[in-house]
Amino acid sequence: MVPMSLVCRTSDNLRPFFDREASRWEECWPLGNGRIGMMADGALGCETIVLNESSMWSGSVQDTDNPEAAKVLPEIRELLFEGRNAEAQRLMYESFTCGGRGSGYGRGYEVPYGSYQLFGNMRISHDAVGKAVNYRRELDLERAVNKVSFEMDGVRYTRELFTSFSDDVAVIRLKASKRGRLSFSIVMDREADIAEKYPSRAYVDEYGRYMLEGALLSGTEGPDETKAKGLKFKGIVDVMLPKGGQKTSEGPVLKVNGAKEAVIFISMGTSYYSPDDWVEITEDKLEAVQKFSYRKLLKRHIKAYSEKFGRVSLEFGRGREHMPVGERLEAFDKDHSDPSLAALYYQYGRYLLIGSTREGCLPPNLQGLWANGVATPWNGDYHLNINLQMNLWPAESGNLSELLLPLTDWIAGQVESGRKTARTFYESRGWVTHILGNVWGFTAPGEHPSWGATNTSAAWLCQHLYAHYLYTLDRDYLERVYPIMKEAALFFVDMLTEDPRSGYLVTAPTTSPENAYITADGSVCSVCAGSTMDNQIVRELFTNVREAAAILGTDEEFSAQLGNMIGRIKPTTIGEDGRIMEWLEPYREAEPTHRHVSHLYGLYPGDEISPSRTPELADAARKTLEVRGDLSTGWSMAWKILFWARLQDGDHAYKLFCDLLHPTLSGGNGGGSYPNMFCAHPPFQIDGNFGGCAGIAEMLVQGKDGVVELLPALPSVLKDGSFRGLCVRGGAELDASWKDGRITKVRLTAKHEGDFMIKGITESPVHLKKGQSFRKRL
Ligand code: FUC
Repeated sequence: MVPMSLVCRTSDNLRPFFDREASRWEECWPLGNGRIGMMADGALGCETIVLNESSMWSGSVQDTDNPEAAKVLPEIRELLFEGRNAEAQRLMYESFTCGGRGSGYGRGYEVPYGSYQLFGNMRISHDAVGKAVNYRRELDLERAVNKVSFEMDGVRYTRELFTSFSDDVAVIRLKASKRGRLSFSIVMDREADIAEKYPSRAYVDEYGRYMLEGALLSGTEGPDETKAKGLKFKGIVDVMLPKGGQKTSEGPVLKVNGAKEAVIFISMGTSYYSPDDWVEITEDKLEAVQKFSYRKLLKRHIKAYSEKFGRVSLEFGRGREHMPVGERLEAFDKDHSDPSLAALYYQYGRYLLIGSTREGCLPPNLQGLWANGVATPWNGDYHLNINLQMNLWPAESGNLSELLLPLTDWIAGQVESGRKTARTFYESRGWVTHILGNVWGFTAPGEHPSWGATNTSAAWLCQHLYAHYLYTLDRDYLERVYPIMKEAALFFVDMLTEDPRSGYLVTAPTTSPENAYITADGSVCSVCAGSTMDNQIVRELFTNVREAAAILGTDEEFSAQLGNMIGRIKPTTIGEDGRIMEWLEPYREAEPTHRHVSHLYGLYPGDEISPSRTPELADAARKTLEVRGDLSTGWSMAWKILFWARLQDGDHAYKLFCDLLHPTLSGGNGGGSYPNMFCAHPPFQIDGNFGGCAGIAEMLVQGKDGVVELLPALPSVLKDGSFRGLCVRGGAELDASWKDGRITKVRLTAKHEGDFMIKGITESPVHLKKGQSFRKRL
């Protein structure tokens, strides 16, 4: 008989683990409640716990206008239309950039743009020393709890950590199996706040509570100023000793001696949301949790969290769930056969999304909300030419629709500044934003036009607003976001210019993110007119605004105007080489395997290219992908999973999934994954986690215009499986099981009254009332 300990329960797959301490941050398990986060290294001696709070942004609101830009705009356009692209680019480099210093070329913490950064580090030095056995450090995805356990010197130690979903405080419980054997000290610090000029303050107050407080740079401090003028922050730590022990302090060190159990609460706040009473709010949260026992607090947290996480389940049969995750990824890299790993990766993506954004707070940034330094790569900001959008890709299909609301608020928050940018840079109405986004309303072009000139980001963001409506059919929401969509369209009504050569309406100047082409005279150029991605995005935006206007019964004239303009935008075109053209003209790409595949926007996330509706374009998209190649940065490979899934080639989609899971620390040719399954651009960038997660859902369900397709791109290795709770446009939830690639059971539940069709399963539309289900066994 197999011993019980070797029998894997299903949920073992949702408890990935390490059997040792983390030797780097990317081996720690991330915890997050959508606003606060922590990552503990589980060290035996001095444990580091990196703390996060998602509004922890340096920088400040700034004037980014550049009045010169609008003056040279007509000349830039003229040069582009005369085919003098290199000259247009030169002029653009000189003058069509943001006022100020933009994102500081990634050193945003030095300028008003700012940088998302860590909240602080908690260091817990444990007195117990010796050899540890049976060490396990796991993440329970079903409960959002990180648990460390080991035995040392005849004592069993356990550490449980969670960021409470119900009570918004981080909680750490340390426990020893024997009385008096738990002794440790706590200190807190931040990475020396830029040149140690503006240090934070760490101290123990008169009530024995540990405090970490300070201010971040606004980016406007003069060279002699000693006070940082940006956002203020405060962390308050209280330690409870329910089973004896003493708590003392000496300077900025809090010491616990001779305890059996300690519960540490950490309340974190910044002045971002409520500048007047944020300290009170932070203190109140700490006070509020103290009335609960640890057990009760944990229970409240699990209930609040699992209501979201538990909406979807996914199984692909057994794999190597008994293996520590680092080894598991290495083994998978060799044989690509561990079906349950794809299910784990999918659920980990949903976990990370739930952990990094929540209603009333910010959307997930380039690192979700997890950052371990001040100089976060790319400022840990909201990059808008793929990255922020990709972060939200799993939300709707993954039954986490409300997680679109923080993004909605953030988008709404850009409109006012985006109007000013539209006016001053393009003399256009409406609103626009470019590639860079922060929490201070930065909407201007970036400091370098080769990447900073993309101006369809607002339009792309609006796709999420309309998609949220299509999934939820929430008319009030549509009414709320329609003006944002309409004004994004209005910008293009004014900004699109007729290219005198072809008669097409084009965006000019623009780029095809962030690729370059070679002109006839051999110059390498990024700046162009009417890139294919722009055409696809603008066409989609106009179409969505027209649909939304019709649903809301408004703006007939404007709608008609958009309708006329759509016909004058260049359609997606196949070049002589059989690929989708990336630019208006048949330029040669400077980097044929460039990570961005922007001209396939129409394949995903857009849907103007499809094997059934536009088979020729789908073929050309396939060729485009073949030339672009598979290996690339993390997010690029994740995007390609979705492309191949949309092309209904499940095996190629799975191949990209395997590439995405490649252990990046063992070398290779680009991105992959870290041992904690964080996606590696490299460095860590969370978009690939979300893109990969959405990609797995896209293999299983696709839907458009009321027709659902089940298993449209099922990889052959995932031939047996089941899921529950995936969502499709039109307001339906689906459950399905399959064996040997054939569906055995399906259930569709209507979230709204409507007609539903499942390709190959229902012969005609099935009318369902809200809450009603259609079921079939096959
Ligand atoms: C885009 C990408 C880069 C990187 C950055 C954060 O600009 O081109 O690869 O992911 O965002």
